[in-house]
Amino acid sequence: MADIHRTHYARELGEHLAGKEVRIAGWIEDVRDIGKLAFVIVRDATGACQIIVTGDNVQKAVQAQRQSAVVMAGMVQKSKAKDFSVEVKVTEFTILTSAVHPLPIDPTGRVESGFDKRLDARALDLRNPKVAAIFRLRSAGLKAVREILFNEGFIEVNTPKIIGSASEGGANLFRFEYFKHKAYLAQSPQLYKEQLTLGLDRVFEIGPYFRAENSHTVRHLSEFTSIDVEAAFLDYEDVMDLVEKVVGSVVKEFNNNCKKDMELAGVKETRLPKIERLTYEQCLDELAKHEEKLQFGDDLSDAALRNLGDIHSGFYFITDWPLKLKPFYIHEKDDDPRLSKSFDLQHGYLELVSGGRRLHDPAKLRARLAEQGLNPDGFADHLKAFEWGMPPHSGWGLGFDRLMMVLTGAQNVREVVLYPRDTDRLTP
Ligand code: AMO
Repeated sequence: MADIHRTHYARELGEHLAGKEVRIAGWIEDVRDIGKLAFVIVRDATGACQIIVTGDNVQKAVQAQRQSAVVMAGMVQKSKAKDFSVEVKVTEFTILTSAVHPLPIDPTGRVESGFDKRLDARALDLRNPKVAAIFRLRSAGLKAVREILFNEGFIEVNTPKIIGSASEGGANLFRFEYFKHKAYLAQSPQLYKEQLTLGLDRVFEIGPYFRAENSHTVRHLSEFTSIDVEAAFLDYEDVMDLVEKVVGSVVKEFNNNCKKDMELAGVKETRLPKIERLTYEQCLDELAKHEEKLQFGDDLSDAALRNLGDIHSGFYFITDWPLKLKPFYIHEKDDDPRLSKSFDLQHGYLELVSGGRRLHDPAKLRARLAEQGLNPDGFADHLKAFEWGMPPHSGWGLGFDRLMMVLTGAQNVREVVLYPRDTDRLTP
């Protein structure tokens, strides 16, 4: 059995290693047979390197299927190739696992494959450096989010995804049998995160949430990743500041530490100036100037948001929505109870975040549930916690897939999700 360990990744090879023995492991991308020797391009997660095989290994390399997993050992030498400063002249060349021929997609990206075919072979799609770069950026983004939230005094929590009653009301819940009960997949950690402010003060959760939305768009998924925060003794303006810090920290991480992946993924640097805050009523005025007449209380339709997106192409907040358009847990404005202490963060037409100040008075919360046609009995466990000294609190939920879509310039949210789930896709 061959030793499966490597001493170096492709990216680490350089002239400083000339004359040294190295072990390389990865996948065969190309083989060029020139008789007594063959040039093999081997790719690993960090990049590609050129290998020279001689003797018996030439036939082995020439017969090998592209994308087979290999390990090899040999000496580093200077190269005349235009793409490589060094190459490895190998004495050991072992094919560990052969790939099939033909492969369902070409992971080098030279032959373009349809998006559905790529998703059907997602694991192989990730051998395409451009695709892998998107998911490294996604990971770097989550790291930056965690760091800034820890710095702001939040702790990370995990709340149940199997729940016994609808957390936010509404019809878009997945329902299933749970032993002798009916259960649902969580749409949001809303009720839990609010309750947790009572004992943990500032919490965040990064997790998958589920919406049975029969939407066929480039921005809706049945399972999406949300970053949820909730903080005691903060008002909605405070948590809008926090949204800016969180988005800013992801942008900064990309610009400062992810240059190579941005280049591979074809992502342009984003600048993040102070994010403009427009009230809902200011939006109505702007829309009226663009021939879109909406009455106070009307929701902003897709068409209206697209118009607003044309006026404000980057990030902007829409604040102070009519109370009746917002969920039962949102707090009214003190000076105008028709309005709410709420906000959405938009990027063009796309909603990325919604949040606000929450009601903390149990009597008010019970009344709002009834007003919205929800049965307070179904929320008994939640309401109980409000009797235990619930602090005033605020928070938000940020659709991380959508943020990644915006920051990478992807046209479809599925590009930035490994195994997307939607009305038509349940596999792989
Ligand atoms: P909301 O329902 O607006 O708010 O969701 C918050 C954010 O989650 C993202 N999102 C989605 N992303 C992809 N596919 C979907 N089907 C989908 N649905 C939502 C969006 C959206 O802005 N409990 C509140 C948040 C809060 O007030 O804290 C909530 O869930 O980016």
